[in-house]
Amino acid sequence: MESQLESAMMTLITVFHKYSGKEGDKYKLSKKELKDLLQGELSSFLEVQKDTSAVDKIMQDLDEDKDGEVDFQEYVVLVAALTVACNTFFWDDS
Ligand SMILES: [Ca+2]
Ligand SMILES: [Ca+2]
Repeated sequence: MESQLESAMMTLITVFHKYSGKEGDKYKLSKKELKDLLQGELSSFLEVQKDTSAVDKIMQDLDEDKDGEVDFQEYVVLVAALTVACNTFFWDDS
């Protein structure tokens, strides 16, 4: 049986591909796919407004290699950053 962390990692991968495969490059998130992912999976963490400026900003921050799409590595950076922020939020009460 998978451990909790292993199944969390599988979920990360599955979620990425669920959105990245919708259009264009199957292994990258276009801006539209990124927006769908943020709205579909991270809506309680991120306030992604109807206008695309928030998504534009996130896209720019994430897109390390400046190819206009978010690949798996760039997506993991986002998830890791959010996880750190979340951990700080819930546990850092010092
Ligand atoms: Ca794609
Ligand atoms: Ca990129």
